[in-house]
Amino acid sequence: MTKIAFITGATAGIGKACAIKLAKTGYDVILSGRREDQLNLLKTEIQSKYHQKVLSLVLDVRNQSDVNETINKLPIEWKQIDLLLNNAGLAVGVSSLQDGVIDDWERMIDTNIKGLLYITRALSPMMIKRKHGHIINITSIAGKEVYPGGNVYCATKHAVDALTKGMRIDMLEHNIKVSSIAPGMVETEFSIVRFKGDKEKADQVYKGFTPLYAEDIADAVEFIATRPDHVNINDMLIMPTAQASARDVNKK
Ligand code: NDP
Ligand code: 8X3
Repeated sequence: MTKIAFITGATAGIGKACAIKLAKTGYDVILSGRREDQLNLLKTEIQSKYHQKVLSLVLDVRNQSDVNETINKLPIEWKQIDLLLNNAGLAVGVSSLQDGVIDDWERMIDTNIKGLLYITRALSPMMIKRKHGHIINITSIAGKEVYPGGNVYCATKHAVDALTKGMRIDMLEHNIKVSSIAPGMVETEFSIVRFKGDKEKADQVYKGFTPLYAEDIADAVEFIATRPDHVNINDMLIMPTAQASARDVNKK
């Protein structure tokens, strides 16, 4: 039977690359995100190139009632989810804590922590019922280290790191695999979002070195998702060769 993957934040960057990779691997995919136009484009691409089934869901992970309603109302043929990729997330701003913008903090906390929790709370009982499933959380080097201006974003990713460990413990008796991937700098829309649309500032982040690309993380997702039943990758830290730690980049 064809496996089903549910991907949050599939409209861009890492989530989009993972959706394509998983479809190539033979998964039917549920794509979710807020931008309907991007979901539709990706749906058409996957259906035409990889001939997998696609369900697209316009969904803001911050809205708990929408998350519950959408997941409860999944068509029966989409309910047997094998893989949940908790990827939707963002950083907003680089202010020091004392100058922090409260709305930026709320967006990061509500998306990266609470959104991931809402989705996992709604979906995991369906996996538990089947005693089968795999949850992969996208954390970050920012979930292992803290850097200047990273305060709240790093805290949210540290929380996802802790939640992954908690999920692993809680899901153990139900035979559900739980993994996390912690990437270093990946060139996606991430910095455009962080700098609120300032493309010039965003481009500076990746200038002078070769960052990771979304496809590198998709390769890791495929690897983690295709291990034999008795193997669980708990955590994978992936850095660009030119980046040793959170802000230690060898720029030319
Ligand atoms: P992008 O900005 O390219 O993609 C982010 C995705 O998250 C988009 O699809 C966006 O969709 C979605 N998203 C954001 N907010 C919401 C929301 N409220 N509800 C639903 N979907 C949402 O960034 P990346 O691909 O780089 O980021 C993906 C994940 O990887 C994030 O969790 C990020 O923290 C993490 N990460 C990124 C790194 C990097 O350097 N790029 C490094 C380490 C980790 P839409 O706007 O359509 O809702
Ligand atoms: C994104 C990578 O280094 O900008 O999580 O925090 S970093």
